[in-house]
Order: sequence, then structure tokens, then C-alpha cells
Amino acid sequence: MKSAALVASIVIIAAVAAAAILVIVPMFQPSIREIELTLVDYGFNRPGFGPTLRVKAGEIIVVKLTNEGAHTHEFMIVPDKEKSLMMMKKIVEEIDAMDIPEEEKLEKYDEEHHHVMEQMMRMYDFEVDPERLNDVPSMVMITVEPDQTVTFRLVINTPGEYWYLCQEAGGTWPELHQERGMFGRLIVEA
Ligand SMILES: [Cu+2]
Repeated sequence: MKSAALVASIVIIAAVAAAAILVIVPMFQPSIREIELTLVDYGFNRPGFGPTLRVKAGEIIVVKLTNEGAHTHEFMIVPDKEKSLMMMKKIVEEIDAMDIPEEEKLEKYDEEHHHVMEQMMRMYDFEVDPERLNDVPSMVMITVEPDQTVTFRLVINTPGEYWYLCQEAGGTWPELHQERGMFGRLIVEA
């Protein structure tokens, strides 16, 4: 009888331990958050709009972007959308004053925009799946062509309030898509 009770106790303890491990182990794995956005002319999910996104610092964010618009769109993360817009509008003004066709102006802007943002993005503590980056590691600037879907993984290590936005200008030149309301809040909690 004694040994039967002992065996029963051991079984119960083992079962409780196993249950505890099943509960505890997932707590040590980084959580995964999935975000799906539809890019349209000119907004996220609908024109002039971008939903507020909430994530946690350090968690893996899987972002899926589908472009249902007729123009190229992008997903960029910046800490200050007004400052970023001012920087880009300066470039737009310079290019728009040139005596060249609009198509060439757009090409020139695209080059400059990507160049400036690459430099800026290096300052922030983002990690992005390197295979999904345009050019440079540690920056978040994903371009999505019409009818294309892009999925990438992103980790933001620094808590804070950011903006995600699109500063493409196809179809709106010399305005940027951001000026048509193509932006939204990104809150990264500690
Ligand atoms: Cu856009």
C-alpha cells in the first residue's frame, strides 16, 4: 500500500511538473505578433488612413504588406513624421525646380529619398530580416509594387512612439503620399 501511494505521489508530482514546464517554456520564447496591412492609393487599409499599431519591444513582428493600389508604396518607420516630411519636401522642391519631365523628377526623388533615409535609419535600433531589406541592414524601408505582397520580420528594441508612413510620390507629385494621409502611429511598449 505504501509503495502504491508513493508511486501515485510521484506520478502526480511528475504530471504537475510537466504541466508547469508546458506553461513556463512558452514564457521564455519571444512572442510573435502578426501585422497585416493593405496599401492603397493613398493610405494603409483605406485612403487617408493608417491604423494605430501596438507592439512590444524585442518581440518578433511579422509584417505582411499587400499593395492593392496602382502605384508603388512603401512602409517606413520614423520617430518624427513631420521632421522626416520636411527633409523630403526640401528635396522635392529642388527637383521640381529642374527643367526635366515629371517621370525623371520622380526617378531623381526616389534615389535621393532612399539615400537620405538609409543614412537616417542607421541611427535606430531596428532589426529586420536581412533578406527582405531593400539594400541596407538595420533600416526599415520596404517598397511594395502594385499587386505585390511582401512579408518581412522586424524587431524593434527601443520602446517609444514611432510613425510608419509612405513617402513615395507616384501619382501625387509634387505631393508625397504621406501628405495625403498615408501614415499611422506605431507604439512600442517596454
Ligand atoms: Cu504610398
